[in-house]
Amino acid sequence: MDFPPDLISSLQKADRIAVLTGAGASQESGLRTFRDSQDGLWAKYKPTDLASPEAFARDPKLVWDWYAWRREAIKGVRPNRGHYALVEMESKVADFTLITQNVDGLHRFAGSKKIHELHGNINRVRCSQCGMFTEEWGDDTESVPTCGKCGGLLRPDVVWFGESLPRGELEAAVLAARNCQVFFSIGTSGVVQPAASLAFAAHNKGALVVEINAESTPLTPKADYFFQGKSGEILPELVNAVWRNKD
Ligand code: BV8
Ligand code: ZN
Repeated sequence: MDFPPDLISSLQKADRIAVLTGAGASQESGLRTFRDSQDGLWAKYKPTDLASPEAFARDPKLVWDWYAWRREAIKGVRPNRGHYALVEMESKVADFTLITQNVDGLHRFAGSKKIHELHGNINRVRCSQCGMFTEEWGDDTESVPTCGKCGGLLRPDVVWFGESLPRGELEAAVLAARNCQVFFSIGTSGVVQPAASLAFAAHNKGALVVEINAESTPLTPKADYFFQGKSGEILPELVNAVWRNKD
């Protein structure tokens, strides 16, 4: 793939880069994206109907089982070439910040260091009452496990629709978006707020916006560069073109 020379030179000169990833960045690892239709047991549910406090209050077992199923699915997948390309980019850029909407933990698994998980992490479990985190919750599949401290129902440590994002993570992400020279938006449909506003914040502060996505999104008209395709293919080629032959 050929990249515009002015993009290559801007990236070589940049020392402050921020990257936002969405479910598309994990798609080539074999994880379905948030808007993909679900299959099998979960085909009749829309993720946005299950990822909410109301759904958990209405049927905690259904929601707990959906996350247990997703945790199992994640156990079987590995980071893809796009995740590793971002690890390499981080090693070449003085001030690099990775902001992800994904809850699958694949960026950390690949070796990324400075990560802000805006929507939490599915592998972390906390008590819905007292907030205590727990690593162990037994394997009773008949009922939702309860907290050893207060008896409250356990829940995944992810941000549901209608819940606010972890303040520290969001503040750090906004700061990175406002201060970067280049902002990448990778594998996200740009629908979910407030994550989707970060690219516009970067653009409004004069950053170069580079979008890599399988389809155009509400951001595309504002992006300085839009590469349509798979992040697992485009990112390694871009990192190669910009940094591989430059130390
Ligand atoms: C908040 C964790 C307020 C859970 C997630 C009306 C009513 C209620 C709320 C709202 C409303 N209108 C707006 C809102 C706000 C709401 C929102 O944005 N709703 C949307 C649906 C309109 N946001 C919230 O509720 C947020 N909280 O606003 O709080 C508040 C304020 C103060 C006080 C109290 C409350 C919380 C949002 C977080 C929700 N949790 N995840 C879980 O995972 O189970 S969001 C979920 O969607 C995932 O994290 C996912 O990452 C995220 C976004 O989706 P994408 O990542 O973009 O994935 P998607 O499938 O959409 O797109 C993938 C893209 O990749 C596609 O474009 C595809 O073409 C592309 N692609 C595919 N393969 C590849 C590829 N690209 C490249 N390469 C490939 N190989
Ligand atoms: Zn508790």
